[in-house]
Amino acid sequence: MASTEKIAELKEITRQLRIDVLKMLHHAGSGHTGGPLGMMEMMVGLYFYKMRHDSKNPESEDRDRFILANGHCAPALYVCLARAGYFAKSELQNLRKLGSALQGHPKRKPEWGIEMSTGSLGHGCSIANGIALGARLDQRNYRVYSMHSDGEVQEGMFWEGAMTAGHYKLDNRCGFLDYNGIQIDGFNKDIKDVSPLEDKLRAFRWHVISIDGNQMEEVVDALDEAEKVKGMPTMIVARTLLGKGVSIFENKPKYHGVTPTDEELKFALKELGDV
Ligand SMILES: Cc1ncc(C[n+]2csc(CCOP(=O)(O)OP(=O)(O)O)c2C)c(N)n1
Repeated sequence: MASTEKIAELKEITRQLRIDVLKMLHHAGSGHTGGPLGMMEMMVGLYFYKMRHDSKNPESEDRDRFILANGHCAPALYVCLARAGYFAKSELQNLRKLGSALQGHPKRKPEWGIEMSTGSLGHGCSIANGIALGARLDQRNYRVYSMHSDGEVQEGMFWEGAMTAGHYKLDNRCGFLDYNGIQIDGFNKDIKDVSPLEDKLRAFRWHVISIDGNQMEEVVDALDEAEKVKGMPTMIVARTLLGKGVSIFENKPKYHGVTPTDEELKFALKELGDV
């Protein structure tokens, strides 16, 4: 269980990393803004509360692994890794530059904490399952975490992975599903409704926890609960707000895949208290 002080610290990291995401995206001039902002509590809960990892020993056999299945949200991963010391924060300025390790979608570089190349939606669940099965074969107790999105689960491949994790009772697997109701060009409910997500996952033999993914207390409690589950994988279905933290971006499909203008950045930084 996280102390009040720890929760306050995690919330402050979340605020600061939202600022980092906005600055790096504005500098790059292209990329995805809404998803990374919306999932920041979950990313911070993973990297600064729950996962066992060490930037000084990034390829330790016993590290917990993280797979960003919704790879377009890479900025959220990069700011966490920089903050955790995997690489210098100044590298964030190289987002999407030719030759940079920080591409618009993650390119595998384990020494920087980037476990897998992702971005083609639907593959992440199966990748995480494979690593989790590997842990079982090697008799290691690391856990494999993954981040998914409600646009991603429209891919059939996601459900093959979900079925596999349930079949093999992969209790070293825990995923978040960022359920912000928005995909590339609108609301899921108008394009292809994914509900009832919880029932579907339970039918695939997952332990399901529903939370408000923008409430740090709920994020850390869910991560604690998932660790205790035996005999089945856990999916934390997290209601979030796309663009969370910046009122002019929140719940607006337009901000799925655009970067802030100069004016918007100024407004956003003020709202996030970057003084
Ligand atoms: C297989 C595949 N098809 C299409 C895309 C293009 N694409 C990128 S993001 C996206 C929408 C994903 O929805 P979601 O992750 O829910 O969006 P967000 O919450 O970040 O706005 C799509 C279709 C892709 N990356 N992979």
